[in-house]
Amino acid sequence: MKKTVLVTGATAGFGKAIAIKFASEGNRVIITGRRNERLNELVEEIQNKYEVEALGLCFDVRSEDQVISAIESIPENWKNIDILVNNAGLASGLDPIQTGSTEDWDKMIDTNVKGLLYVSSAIIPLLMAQKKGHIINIGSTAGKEVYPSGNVYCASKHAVDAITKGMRIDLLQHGIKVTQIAPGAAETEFSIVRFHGDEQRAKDAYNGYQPMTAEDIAELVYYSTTLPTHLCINDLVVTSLAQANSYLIHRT
Ligand code: NDP
Ligand code: 8X3
Repeated sequence: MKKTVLVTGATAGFGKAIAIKFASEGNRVIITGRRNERLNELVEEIQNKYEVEALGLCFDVRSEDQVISAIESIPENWKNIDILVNNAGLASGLDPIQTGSTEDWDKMIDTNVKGLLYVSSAIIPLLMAQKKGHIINIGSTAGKEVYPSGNVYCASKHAVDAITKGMRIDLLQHGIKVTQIAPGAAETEFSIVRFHGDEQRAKDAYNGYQPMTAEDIAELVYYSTTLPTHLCINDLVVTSLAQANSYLIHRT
């Protein structure tokens, strides 16, 4: 049966690929992000190419007020959301703790941790009312082991790991599946954002090995939603062949 899927951070990278994957399989999608022009373009692309409905919601996940009013603005006939993909997130900077910027730290914690919580808090009542649903949180290998200069980004993704486990426990009695997908390095706009727009440094992050793509992650997110009702992938850690864990990449 076709589903209604809400994907946060769908203006780029994983979120865009995830929205396209669900749409290409005939599902209708609600896509979110701060860049309205990109949202409008993707809504149009999805409607034209896959002939499914798409709804764009422009808001900053760091603002609880914006999250609440955006979710409230969803038309009634779209509120039967089946799947929430908490994907919006970022790294800002890659500095040792002693020289890190508190502005970068605020951005990461406010987006990756508090943003995920605000969106979840607004959507969980809709899932509970239906007595079913699936929340997929995009964690990271950075949420499994800390790497040099990863400090606060790693902490934010360790928080996603813990919140995912907590959600699964608390929502168990409500029939809601909770999955974490924890990818290693994938080439998206992630490193451009992490290095504050330094495109060369971002490109160098993927030198000497084949990183994953956004489409690889979209396939796995989609797969995790295709299992029989009685099955739930709790935690899926995935890396490219060249990556052993959060800090060891074999470069040639
Ligand atoms: P991109 O930079 O390509 O995409 C990030 C998305 O998040 C954009 O759509 C952006 O939209 C959205 N976003 C960021 N901040 C906010 C905000 N405050 N409010 C609303 N939306 C926001 O990165 P990726 O696709 O790579 O990253 C997606 C997720 O995957 C993140 O959580 C990241 O931590 C995680 N991840 C990435 C890995 C990688 O190697 N690429 C590996 C493991 C995990 P906009 O700017 O329009 O708001
Ligand atoms: C994003 C991948 O390796 O930069 O979570 O932490 S990494």
